[in-house]
Amino acid sequence: MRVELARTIAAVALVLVLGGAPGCSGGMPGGKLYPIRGEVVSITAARNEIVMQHEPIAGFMQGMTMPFPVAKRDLLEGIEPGDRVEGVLLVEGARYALVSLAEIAKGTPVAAESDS
Ligand SMILES: [Cu+2]
Repeated sequence: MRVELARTIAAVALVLVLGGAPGCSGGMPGGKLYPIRGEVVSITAARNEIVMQHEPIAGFMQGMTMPFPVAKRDLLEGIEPGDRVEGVLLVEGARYALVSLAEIAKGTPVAAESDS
């Protein structure tokens, strides 16, 4: 009886942990979603990371340039430095990740024309 109950609790706990991982669709218990918009500075696909000069995020942080992990690599497809993008940032405690990202305007790559 005891063992059976412990197993059930362990299974439920596992589901909760997996359900809390970024990358799942929809709202997460305990997580907060913020709309985000900005310009792509650079992309490190190998680390699923994008550096963005983002506009102020109401109720979360001021505008700045900083790296963001993305929940899924697919989100970076077709996105290039210089593009204007908007998406959704999931924040859970000290962790955060972009769970949605879309290009809203093509940009000119910053590195291509440095001194003109
Ligand atoms: Cu920031």
